[in-house]
Amino acid sequence: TVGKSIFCKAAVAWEAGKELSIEEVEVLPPRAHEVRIKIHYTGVCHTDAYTLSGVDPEGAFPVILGHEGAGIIESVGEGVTNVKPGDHVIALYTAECRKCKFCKSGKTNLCGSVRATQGLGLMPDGTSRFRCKGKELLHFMGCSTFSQYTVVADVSVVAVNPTAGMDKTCLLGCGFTTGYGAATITAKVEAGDNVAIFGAGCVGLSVVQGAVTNKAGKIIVVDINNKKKDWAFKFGATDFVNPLELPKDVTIVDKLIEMTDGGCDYTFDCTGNVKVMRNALEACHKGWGTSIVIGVAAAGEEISTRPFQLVTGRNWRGSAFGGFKGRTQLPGLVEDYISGKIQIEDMITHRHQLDQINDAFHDMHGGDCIRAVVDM
Ligand code: NAD
Ligand code: AHE
Ligand code: ZN
Repeated sequence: TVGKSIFCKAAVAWEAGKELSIEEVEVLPPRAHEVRIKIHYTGVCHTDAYTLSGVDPEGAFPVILGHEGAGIIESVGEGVTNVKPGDHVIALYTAECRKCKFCKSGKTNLCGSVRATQGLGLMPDGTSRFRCKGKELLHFMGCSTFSQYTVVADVSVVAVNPTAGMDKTCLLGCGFTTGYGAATITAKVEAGDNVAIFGAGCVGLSVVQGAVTNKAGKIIVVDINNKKKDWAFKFGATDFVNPLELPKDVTIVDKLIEMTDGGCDYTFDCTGNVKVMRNALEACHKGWGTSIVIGVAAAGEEISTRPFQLVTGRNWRGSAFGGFKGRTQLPGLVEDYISGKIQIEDMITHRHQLDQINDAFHDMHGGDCIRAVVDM
């Protein structure tokens, strides 16, 4: 199949707000500095549902969604040196070229090499590798893992230890890494720090794991779904608060400030709700507390607070892919999984075959799903 199109199944999002449809798609061969991957497993992240719903300003259709995938390299284009056919890989929605201003800054994991075309749903040369029913389909987040075969830029893929199960390593492509890195790399939580995590999905529970790894003091999980209480404690949270169950005259900000003798050292928004983001900032300790925005909010949504909150030393920051540099740091994270330092398997609550991928979206909205993994 080297140099030839592959015909396979993919879940196509023809338009916003509609279920995905399973179609036969044509996947063109990789061009220079591109690779074609046989995707074995993909997770379904809240962000896939967000873009499918139509509220993502970058959302464009028809598209093959999915950005949390693991698979095996089928073929590579000219000039590819970082991976070869047969390598077990994870697709990276945050590329790492090691040459751009961002990569060389030492200050961020964001990479400028392919981000502009990625946001348009195209490969770096401005074209698509997917065809279906005579139409061109767009790529998504540089990954499009809801296809049995996909093409990505060579800077958007990393080879990892092949002994790790791909049904687990796929979650290192987004959910786990995003939360774990937000605590350990972006915030750099220190021993004894009090932290609060708003939203106990895969991302929030992975922040909990990062906080435990760094020996945080209080690890307070805040969620409006009581079913998340046991999940929070399972991964090492010390407290759980449901804001809907507080007395009428006590806000979640009051409660957290009271629990932490003045406010948290770090808070994390893992909900995407801009009102929650404000509470997360205001629950930070005066003088130094830092709130990290991880959640993704719809087009038109804005955050606000009194500037006085910042004047008095609270910091508002954000984190993408947990601050992880994918090609440099994901192989180590896979080793951490193999050695038992991090727990991924426990977060897989639902499994489906590609034909039933829409069920994974229903699971997500059902309230007792942490992650659904799709066997491609
Ligand atoms: P999820 O839907 O599995 O979990 C969200 C959790 O938030 C749920 O447990 C829900 O009950 C809880 N929640 C909702 N409203 C709440 C409120 N008002 N107060 C407290 N808890 C509330 O989602 P996920 O897959 O874990 O993703 C979390 C967020 O992070 C999403 O917005 C997603 O788009 C975003 N995300 C960002 C990045 C990044 O790199 N920045 C990466 C992955 C996901
Ligand atoms: N397209 C949206 C932004 C979406 C967004 O913020 N994406 C996160 C990753 S979510 C993964 O589940 C991210 O890393 N953003 C950095 C980037 O470069 O996209 C919009 O609002 O336009
Ligand atoms: Zn994601």
